Amino acid sequence: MASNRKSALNAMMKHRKRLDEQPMRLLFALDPNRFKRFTVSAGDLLLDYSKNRIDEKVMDTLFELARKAGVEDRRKAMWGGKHINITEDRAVMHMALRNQGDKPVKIDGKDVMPDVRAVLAAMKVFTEQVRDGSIKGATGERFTDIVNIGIGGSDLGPVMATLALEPYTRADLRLHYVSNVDGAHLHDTLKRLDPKRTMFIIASKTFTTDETMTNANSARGWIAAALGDAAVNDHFAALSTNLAACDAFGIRADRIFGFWDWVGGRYSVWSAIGLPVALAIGFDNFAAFLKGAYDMDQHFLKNKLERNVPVIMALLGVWYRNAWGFATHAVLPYDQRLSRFPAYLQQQDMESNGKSVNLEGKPLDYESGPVIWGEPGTNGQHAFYQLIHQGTSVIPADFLIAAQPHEDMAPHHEKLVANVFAQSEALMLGKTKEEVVAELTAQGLSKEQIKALTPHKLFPGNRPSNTLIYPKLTPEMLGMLVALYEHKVFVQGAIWNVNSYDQWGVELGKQLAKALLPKVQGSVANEGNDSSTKGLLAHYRKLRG
Ligand code: G6Q
Repeated sequence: MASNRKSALNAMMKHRKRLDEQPMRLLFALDPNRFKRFTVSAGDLLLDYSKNRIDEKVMDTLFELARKAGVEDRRKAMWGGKHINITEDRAVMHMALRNQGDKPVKIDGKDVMPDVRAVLAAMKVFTEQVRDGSIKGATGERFTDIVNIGIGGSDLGPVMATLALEPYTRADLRLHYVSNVDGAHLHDTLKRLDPKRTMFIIASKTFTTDETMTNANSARGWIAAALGDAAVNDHFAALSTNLAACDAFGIRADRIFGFWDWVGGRYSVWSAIGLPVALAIGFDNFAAFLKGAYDMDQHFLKNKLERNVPVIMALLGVWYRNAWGFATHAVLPYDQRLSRFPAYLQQQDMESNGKSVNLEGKPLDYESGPVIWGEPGTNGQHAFYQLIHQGTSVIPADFLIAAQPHEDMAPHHEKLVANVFAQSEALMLGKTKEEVVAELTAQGLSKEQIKALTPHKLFPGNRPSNTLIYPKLTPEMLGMLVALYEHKVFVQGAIWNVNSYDQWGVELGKQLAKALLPKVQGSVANEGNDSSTKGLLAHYRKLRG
């Protein structure tokens, strides 16, 4: 860290020592206003961050760190269209994709809003025509199934949003997502589909990604085999920045939806990459999803750091990562429909801040992004929560819960809510020796039994969590939530002084397999690799006969 960052980090360490002596249980007992003091809202979304190892002095130090790290200037630079993605020399402007303002938004001197609006308008027309049946397959049948072929940023966002917004989808128009180059993924998806009623969307920013192009070619073969080559024209659409490659693949011009190099893959669900979501939930609902994100952008851009939800979440993450050394962070939505939200955030966060050099190319001498993981509650409670409560690692967690379900199915939702509140309370309070002994005594256990059992039934507590609570998981609210985490990642990247917008680790994967493929296929001699790789190749070839 630059020296001003360094001094802020040292200040954090001092607070850590102090807070070590003051568990949250005590902090809550001393301050009846703690909930009020440590909650903040963005529109209808409330963040309760009172169950963290913090007091006002800690928060002041963290806000000072954000200021010293230049978070506000960097925020301005991003929205000002500066090329903050320095290694790829690109602006980072996903906020333009959901912008609802009427002022020009310039990148390199050009207002990008007319192009953004033109693509959205084309997506709207296409979406409505597919949904009302006026766009048909080659044999004149309506489309009932749409298969999106894409991977990484061209898959995770749309999958996550389609699942999350299931109540807004139609039973007679089903969305499927194929990402893995493993033939099983495409095979098992197509198994139950009828080519006459199936449309493919090829989603790829570059239109060169091997997994996607392999799946796309196989899908094209499937359509051609069933309906003839000419049918490809009616059964394919593409989402890409590489319009020439879409054309070369054989996709007609009015079914190609473009976007731009200033949209990072993992930030592209708001662009043409969101087309499958729009098809699933209808364009108006997709527009509401964009509007929710825009509202969060306004909150992020306009609010001072102390009342800024993404900034606060980011700072708490930095606090745990750098002052306490906690290596992972769990995202635990109490919403079955957010089942892919943790996986989506895994890419958003880990691909963005999984970096070990700073913007100047120097190695970091502090930790950067944590491992992000999670599953919906209550399922996780019956699986890995054991470790969160009693394991040797401390895992800060975000709980997410809606007040209103979409279903009228009492008592399900009340039970869900009771569980999520109970978990964060239990993590914070823990269970003391006195409490365990009292509990076991009340159960009538002998002294010896109590002595033997007590250590196993102790809960250390003081385990931190945030709770995000909102009225209902509507398209707007989902947009807010996704944008909230995007900005959280941005703020952390600014504090850690890394480029959150490149992904050289992903590019490596794109190159490596290419070199090995001829050896796997047997067209090139098995030599030149390390002995393990050589041995595995030889064994594989033996198994394949
Ligand atoms: C995202 C990454 C990566 C990318 C995929 C797919 O930020 O760059 O996950 O989205 O590799 O790339 P294409 O969209 O170009 O096929």
